Amino acid sequence: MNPEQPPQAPDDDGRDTRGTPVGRRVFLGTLALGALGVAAAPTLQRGLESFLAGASDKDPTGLTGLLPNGGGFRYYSVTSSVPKKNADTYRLTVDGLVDRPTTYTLAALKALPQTRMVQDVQCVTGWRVPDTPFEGVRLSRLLDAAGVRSSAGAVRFTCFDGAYSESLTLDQARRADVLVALRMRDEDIGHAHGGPARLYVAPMYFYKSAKWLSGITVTEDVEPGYWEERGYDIDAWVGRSNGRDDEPTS
Ligand SMILES: Nc1nc2c(c(=O)[nH]1)N[C@H]1C(S)=C(S)[C@@H](COP(=O)(O)O)O[C@H]1N2
Ligand SMILES: [Mo]
Repeated sequence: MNPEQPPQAPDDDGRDTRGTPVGRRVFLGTLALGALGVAAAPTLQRGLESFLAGASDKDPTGLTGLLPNGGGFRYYSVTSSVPKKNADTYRLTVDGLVDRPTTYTLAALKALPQTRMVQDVQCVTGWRVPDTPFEGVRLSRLLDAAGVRSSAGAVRFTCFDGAYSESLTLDQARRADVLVALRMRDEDIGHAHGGPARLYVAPMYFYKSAKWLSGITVTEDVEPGYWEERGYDIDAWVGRSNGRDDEPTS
């Protein structure tokens, strides 16, 4: 594990503190990590990680965010464990209101043209990771290949953690900055960050970027995703949603 602290952090009301001193919550987190680093063996740390991951479905802004994950990322999962998938076992299905339902292997996804983008990652709870490369297949390409029917208006995403879901309108899903990402920070996406494939919705808060992506279903209407059923905005534009409308977007 990399004990590096996130460059950006939420303060106590969860607002971005770019350019201001580190907030109290992060200070406490640093103390907790320091103690952890000295006292805990790797196995204990892993146990704590799954415990904290379990706690996250009660408090998305909570303890999970204290774990060091390298490069400023926090590790989030709403489930306490997630099965591992590799190049042999991973499948991504595209179905619903399409003419040609399709199942992709990882190799099939890798064989398609890849798009690389570098933007800031922004979690709605306040932490931000600047200039993060993501690379993968444009979602629009998979939708076009499947042949979206005229009755369709939205896309729903499901995950092999068995719990998380997300959704976009069809217009949002067709944006050029929405990817089925296979690489993050110029490495294959590891299990902790939703590998082998996760959704990447660049212009929206990071909860839209569903990890462990296994299903893309074209639907008539948007169905609220996991966090959206728990009060977060469905249209999660960074700086223009979730009560941040008053903040500068730059
Ligand atoms: N399947 C799944 N995807 C998910 C989540 C999750 O708990 N499960 N958390 C979301 C949230 S709130 C954030 S901030 C990012 C965190 O991604 P990371 O763990 O790679 O930092 O994943 C998003 N996608
Ligand atoms: Mo998040």
